[in-house]
Amino acid sequence: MKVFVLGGDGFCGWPCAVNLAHSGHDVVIVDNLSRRKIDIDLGVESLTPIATIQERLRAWEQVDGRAMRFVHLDIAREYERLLELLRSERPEAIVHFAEQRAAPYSMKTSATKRYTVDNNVNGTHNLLAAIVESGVDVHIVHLGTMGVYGYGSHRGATIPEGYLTVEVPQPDGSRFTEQILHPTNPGSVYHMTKTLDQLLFFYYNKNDSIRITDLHQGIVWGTNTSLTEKDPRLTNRFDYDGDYGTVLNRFLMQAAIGYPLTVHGTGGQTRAFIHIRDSVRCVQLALEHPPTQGEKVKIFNQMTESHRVADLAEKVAALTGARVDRLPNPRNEAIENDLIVDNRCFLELGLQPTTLDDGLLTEVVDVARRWADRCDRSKIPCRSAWTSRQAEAIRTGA
Ligand code: NAD
Ligand code: USQ
Repeated sequence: MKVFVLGGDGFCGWPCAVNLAHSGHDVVIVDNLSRRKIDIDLGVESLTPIATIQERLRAWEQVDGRAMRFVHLDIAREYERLLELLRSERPEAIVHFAEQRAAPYSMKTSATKRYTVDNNVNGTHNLLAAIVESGVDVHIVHLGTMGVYGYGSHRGATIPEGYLTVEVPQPDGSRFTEQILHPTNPGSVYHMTKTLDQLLFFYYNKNDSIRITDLHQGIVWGTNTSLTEKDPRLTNRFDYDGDYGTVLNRFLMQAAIGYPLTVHGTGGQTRAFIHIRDSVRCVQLALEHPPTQGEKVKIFNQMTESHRVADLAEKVAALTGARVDRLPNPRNEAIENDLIVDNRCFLELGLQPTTLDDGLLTEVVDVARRWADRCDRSKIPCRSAWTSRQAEAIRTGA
């Protein structure tokens, strides 16, 4: 099958692209390399040295023999080129990773807030409009986030896969039941763009019958897959800085270099997690099970387990001897939350979850130790504050 991987040079997109190529698909990576440019702007680099996209593609062809193509294109700004690409290539599926994905980056300044909204919402909308205009029959698999549901208290309720069945009272006292999109409760400008994506999908599916699978993914941890390990030029990126590094990979990397683990607040925040290998597998499963014509947007919760941040820190500390620091929380988020998630769609499709296993955690620590001298410790603290209240707390350490 011909598959476009939008954002295929990124952390989740690159291992996904090589996996699809390895499985025999004709893969075209579409990326504007904005993630690499943001690294330059922030003065930080992936902990692992990553090859240029051109070197990656050369290495991949040498290692696997199945070439991938690359198109340098900004889906948020180059509508006509995107349309022409769809018309000329007529892909059967599009995996859409191409968004600004860091919550702290999205909250840094008005400029990064505006960029995140412009990039993410326009990119997704351009894609949908171009599919309609080109008339191409294509299945979109989009990477959304568990964060669309929000991290307040769900009062012990299980978060369903996208849709909630509600009872609506009628004037005559009777009730009817209906399935609605689960109410959204974003925790950052970034997460808000994903809730807007969700509405765009709902509309274009209803109006134009576009076939869409929206994957509500949890926090991805780990770094390489068996395919990206095959050659150093295929190595995946490893973000550790205060804007792009995500919590578990940061803790593992901090443990590796002897930096106290940076728990925000009490660490009572509970989040959903998935290993990069499972993320790659889930995207493949979603591609292999497209919605039928006329089917509503399929929504899968792409996560395998939930953990409290404090518990993760303790686990990493027990494994490595690291010290745990409790820092003022730069985010405006609930101090504690519960999180029970229904993820049976992927389990029923055959996903065998990779859960937090000491061996896999140690593997990440080993990768981080290997590249420890590339770490700029001054980039570790999270300095992006959600509001002036959090900025003040960071400044005074209160
Ligand atoms: P990433 O920043 O590493 O990769 C995103 C890629 O998209 C980059 O290569 C970037 O250059 C490209 N891109 C961004 N805007 C573009 C545009 N307008 N046109 C073309 N290319 C563009 O992020 P990631 O961690 O790989 O995340 C990929 C997707 O998965 C994102 O949509 C993110 O929201 C979602 N996701 C990620 C995680 C995680 O923990 N990393 C968890 C849940 C969901
Ligand atoms: N946290 C710490 N210490 C740190 C870093 C983070 O305690 O050093 C805390 C944060 O305050 C937050 C939690 O850990 O409560 C998660 O933060 P994160 O940066 O790991 O994850 P998040 O900002 O939610 O974003 C990441 C990805 C995003 C994806 C999301 C999935 O960057 O693209 O959508 O995970 S989810 O969390 O399920 O919404």
